[in-house]
Amino acid sequence: MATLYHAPHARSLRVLWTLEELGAKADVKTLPFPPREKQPDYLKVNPTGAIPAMVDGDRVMTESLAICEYLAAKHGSSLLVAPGEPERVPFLEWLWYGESTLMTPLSRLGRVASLPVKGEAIDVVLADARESLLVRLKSLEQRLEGRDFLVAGRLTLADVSVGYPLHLIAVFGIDMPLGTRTAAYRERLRTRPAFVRAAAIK
Ligand SMILES: N[C@@H](CCC(=O)N[C@@H](CS)C(=O)NCC(=O)O)C(=O)O
Repeated sequence: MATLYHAPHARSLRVLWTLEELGAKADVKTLPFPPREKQPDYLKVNPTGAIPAMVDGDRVMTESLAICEYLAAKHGSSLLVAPGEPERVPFLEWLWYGESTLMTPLSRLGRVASLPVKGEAIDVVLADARESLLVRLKSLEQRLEGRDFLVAGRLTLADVSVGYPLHLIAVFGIDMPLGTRTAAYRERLRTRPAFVRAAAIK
């Protein structure tokens, strides 16, 4: 059985959610966050200290979406939109939108706000990250017009990818107005039994 290194609210939640949607199991090791400081022996598994990591036999993977893709492919799951399916290209776009486009300003907001410094320069960086995230969420709101899921009319890893930053905004009570379609979409994702089970894993 694969081992998944997890920390509460970290991107390992995407992997746990995927596992639950697949009906698959992993041996979950929950680490104190950030493990780089609180559990340095984890650096032997992932030298960057970032969560998640998954060890499956002699494979070590440290990118949440790569792990999700690997697991979905292993189980022949419809969470993937395969090459040749009509919505393959928007699938790839939205799969990456969740990490590259939404998580970049959201991570900046979280990290900069947690620095032990204050001042005008910090406020400028925070305001810029917030503005960037707001603009990027508008594209999501447009995409959701007439759609329950981002692509292919079904839950895919694109939703797992994008659903994670939307979940973080809720969990950390980040003051970030969501459009009505985005708010309903987030609710739809977060009330899925598989998501609820995954989020309950501590
Ligand atoms: N692109 C990576 C990012 C991993 C990442 O940055 N994880 C965060 C938690 S969500 C982390 O561990 N940060 C603490 C650190 O880097 O020490 C992924 O999707 O897995």
